[in-house]
Amino acid sequence: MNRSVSFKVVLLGEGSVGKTSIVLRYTDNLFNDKHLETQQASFKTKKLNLDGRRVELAIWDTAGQERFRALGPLYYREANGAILVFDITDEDSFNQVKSWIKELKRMLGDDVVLCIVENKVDLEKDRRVSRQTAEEYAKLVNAKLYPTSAKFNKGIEELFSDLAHRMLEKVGPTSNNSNTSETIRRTGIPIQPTSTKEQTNGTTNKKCCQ
Ligand SMILES: Nc1nc2c(ncn2[C@@H]2O[C@H](COP(=O)(O)OP(=O)(O)OP(=O)(O)O)[C@@H](O)[C@H]2O)c(=O)[nH]1
Ligand SMILES: [Mg+2]
Repeated sequence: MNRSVSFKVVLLGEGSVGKTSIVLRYTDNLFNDKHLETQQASFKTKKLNLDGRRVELAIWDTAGQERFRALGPLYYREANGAILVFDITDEDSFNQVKSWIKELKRMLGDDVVLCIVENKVDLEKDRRVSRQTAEEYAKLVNAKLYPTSAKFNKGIEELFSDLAHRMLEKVGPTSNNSNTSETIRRTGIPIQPTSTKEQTNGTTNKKCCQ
């Protein structure tokens, strides 16, 4: 029987781009029209079965407001995958993605699988960052671009599923002689979640240290 594999995924991006909405849509199929500013990073887990391989994702949602920016390394240091989110109606949020990518490349090299997400594609008429610009940039930095609408549940499943495949490809095949769980973790500062824990439809929500 194949081992199960655990990956850590982190969402980064400016405030209000839709990070929490993307995670909530994926894990609980929920959407909230209000912006409830994230104050404290937290993660949810999701179990997948990819081509017979059991995969568990720990998905970290971080706070996007500028005052939390310096805490980024706490969350991305051990990540296997990073989701950099911008809002297609907000050019500044695209510049923030570029800044995060620079930092991730500097701190982690090519070890992390990079996803750039252009969220809110339902607001196409207000688009300020062209698809072509985003695609060219993604190619340049060896990332992949994913258009999403958390509001209308577009591209969300595809984003996480493709990311999980890419992370699996990166770690390569592992031996088949055990059914024990294997956690793929980079070395770095371990994250110590506090005791806050909430169980929702097979997904777990834990808060951390922001
Ligand atoms: N039209 C549209 N609105 C969205 C979409 N995704 C999120 N929103 C809205 O955008 C606002 C911000 O969403 P959040 O998910 O709270 O943003 P965030 O990136 O987590 O923000 P911080 O926690 O402050 O970093 C909310 O009002 C959401 O309803 C989308 O795909 N389309
Ligand atoms: Mg949030």
